[in-house]
Amino acid sequence: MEQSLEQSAAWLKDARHVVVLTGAGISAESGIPTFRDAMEGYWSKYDPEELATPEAFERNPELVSRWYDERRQKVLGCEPNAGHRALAELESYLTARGAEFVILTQNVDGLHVRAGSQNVVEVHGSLLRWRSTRSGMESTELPMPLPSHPYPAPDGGLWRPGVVWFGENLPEEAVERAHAAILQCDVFISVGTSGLVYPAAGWPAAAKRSGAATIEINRDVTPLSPMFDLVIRGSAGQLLPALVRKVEQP
Ligand code: BJW
Repeated sequence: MEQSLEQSAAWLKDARHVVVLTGAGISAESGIPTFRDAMEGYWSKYDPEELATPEAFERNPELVSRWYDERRQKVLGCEPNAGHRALAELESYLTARGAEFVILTQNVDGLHVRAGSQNVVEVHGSLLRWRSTRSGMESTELPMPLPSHPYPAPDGGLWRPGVVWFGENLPEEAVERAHAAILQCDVFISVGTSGLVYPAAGWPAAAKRSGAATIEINRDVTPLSPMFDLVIRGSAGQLLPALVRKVEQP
């Protein structure tokens, strides 16, 4: 592992364009459950078809609104961890040396921004920003908890969480920024994602096709592990600070 960290640090020191793709694993050490963990993941207790689709919201807006509102409250009670902070520090270190650095996060918890990262693309939206089903008007200021489930919006619609559900398109601007960054990148790091959900699951291979060195940091093996140039097994909260220390070593 030491050698893989050394190699990753060497690539990062030479890089002009760095992309980091993050998933639920990076927030696990902040106390936020992942989706697919067999014991504690959300999908071990809930059926995604019942909660994370537009059809689910149409069928049972009360259940879906309540679930997302509870998660909104939970993430606001959690703090960024050492992994989030290490990425913010890496961005600041590399951009001060002229490199470009972008985090493409599938997470909807806002923790990268709260950790101080500047260039963050939330490709699956945000739990903290809700929008009306009627006009698309958005708010980050809704009462917490919501007074009712579902909660009516002033335009006559219902407030729904501003996250991307299965079957919905990712925000166009986010996809454009992701594609532009991937086309240019010379180092691509995937952190704490199972690599099961598209289109994000296709981005490591796209980065490889662009000529980037690709690195996976994950506690477990994923279906994408064999395609990475380097795989580093372990927790993001320990490995990312260790990696950043090596990058900063003269
Ligand atoms: C640690 C750790 C520690 C733990 N340290 N590591 C192509 C092929 C097949 C299907 C499709 C396709 N293109 C599109 C689709 C359909 C669908 C899809 O991908 N389905 C698959 C399941 C097969 N995709 C979509 O519908 C997307 N829309 C789209 O593509 O529109 C166009 C289109 C529509 C329809 C058909 C075709 C095209 C939208 C996807 C939206 C995903 N939404 C969710 C819910 C968001 C709202 C919410 O929060 O509730 O996003 S699903 C859920 O999964 C969430 C996550 O962002 C996403 C990814 O999960 P993630 O982050 O990887 O978490 P886990 O739990 O899976 O993994 C955690 C990892 O961390 C594990 O590997 C652990 O080992 C690791 N770990 N602790 C390091 N401490």
